[in-house]
Amino acid sequence: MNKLIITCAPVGAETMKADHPGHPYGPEEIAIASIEAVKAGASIIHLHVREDDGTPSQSPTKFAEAIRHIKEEVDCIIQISTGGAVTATEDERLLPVTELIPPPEMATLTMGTVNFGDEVFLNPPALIRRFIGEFSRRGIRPELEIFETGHLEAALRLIRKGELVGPQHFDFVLGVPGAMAGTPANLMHLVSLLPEGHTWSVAGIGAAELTLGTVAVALGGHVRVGFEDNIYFRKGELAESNAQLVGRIARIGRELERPPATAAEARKVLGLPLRKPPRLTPNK
Ligand code: KMH
Ligand code: ZN
Repeated sequence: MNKLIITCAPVGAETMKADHPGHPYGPEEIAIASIEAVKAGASIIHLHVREDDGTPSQSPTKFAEAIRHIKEEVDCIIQISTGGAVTATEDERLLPVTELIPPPEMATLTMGTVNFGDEVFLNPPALIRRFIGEFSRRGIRPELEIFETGHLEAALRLIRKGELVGPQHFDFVLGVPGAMAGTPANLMHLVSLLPEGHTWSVAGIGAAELTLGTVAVALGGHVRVGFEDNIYFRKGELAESNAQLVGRIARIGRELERPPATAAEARKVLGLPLRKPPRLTPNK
């Protein structure tokens, strides 16, 4: 059975407590939201961190604190964000990759530059190649973030050239203002371009989260939900928690014979852990 890998993104870099009073900020709040999400059916936590006042952060200390709390309570795959906030520098974005010991099992890698609301999320080819190198030195599995068809073409090109090796895990992020819209037709187009042997999930932004998540369950893909992408349970009604969003897609999965994967099952599907042993000292 193709079990459903649910990723929860409990906190991104954009949404604030002013948007949702239950939005987590510091490492402890983020850990609590993550633990609840795993108990509701998530097997991957896509992790951003914040300072206690809500400022987006790439601080390895904050990441380490959140991860320690999470791992004390539940087993899940930690996927750290190398996207961070649009204001973060390339070096800041890499900090949780280069400084965390042991390195995280997974990290995101966005496959191209994209307009992001009124901002620009900058991912030039040199940054992508540098991040691939830093990941592979540490045995970190990338999740390839695809906001546009061109990003998928760029990833497939790197696979053809041997710069990305082996089966890859893609995340189609659809509905970011200024990028590809969150429609089933767009999702199906991207899936149709994907060669056999790779895995994929969808992160629908805002109202697209539920629709595209349901389409992905039906198509055999995987799903990401959480406050990074969407804070509403339905139109005009804030979600009670990240766990509530996870619980709903888990229910839909069960109805369609795609029960949620445990972390161990998700690792099998994704080919984790990679063979490279963790480094013992940070790479300065
Ligand atoms: N916050 C966005 C600018 C990722 O986590 O890798 C980028 C982002 C992608 O969230
Ligand atoms: Zn993110």
